[in-house]
Amino acid sequence: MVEKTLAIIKPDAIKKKHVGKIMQRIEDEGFKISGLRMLHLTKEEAKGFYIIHKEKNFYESLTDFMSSGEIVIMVLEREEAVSHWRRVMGATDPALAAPGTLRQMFGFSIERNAVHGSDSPTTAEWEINYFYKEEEQ
Ligand code: FUP
Repeated sequence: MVEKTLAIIKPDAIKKKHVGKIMQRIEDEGFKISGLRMLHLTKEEAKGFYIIHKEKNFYESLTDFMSSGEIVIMVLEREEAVSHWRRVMGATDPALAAPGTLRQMFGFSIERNAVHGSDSPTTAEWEINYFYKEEEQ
């Protein structure tokens, strides 16, 4: 089934100029980029996006990092978009990510791991709605 997922290129990957390579990979993997925007989250916006992690010990640091610079957000469309994008990203911790995955190639640490992807179709809908008004989708 064709579905959508939300992908983010995080501030570390933007600073290191990996945007072009990551977007090329997205197209090579057969995704249609159906939404694309660069933005700089406020701390409050980053906290809202990661609200599911509000009790975690990394919440403050993660939301500081995610509001530390510009990010690129994308809506990606493809068969099984959610699971496919997560396979392309690799494990959360770049040290454990499989060779050839984006986090293994471009990630620096479990926090500065270059890219984000929704973890389920339900989360994808919530995350897309977080950034896009209904009429923009
Ligand atoms: P993922 O779905 O792979 O992005 O991973 P999680 O939902 O477990 O974590 C969300 C984000 O929190 C990760 F991208 C990075 C950050 N994180 C940390 O900073 N420290 C941790 O120990 C775990 C996750």
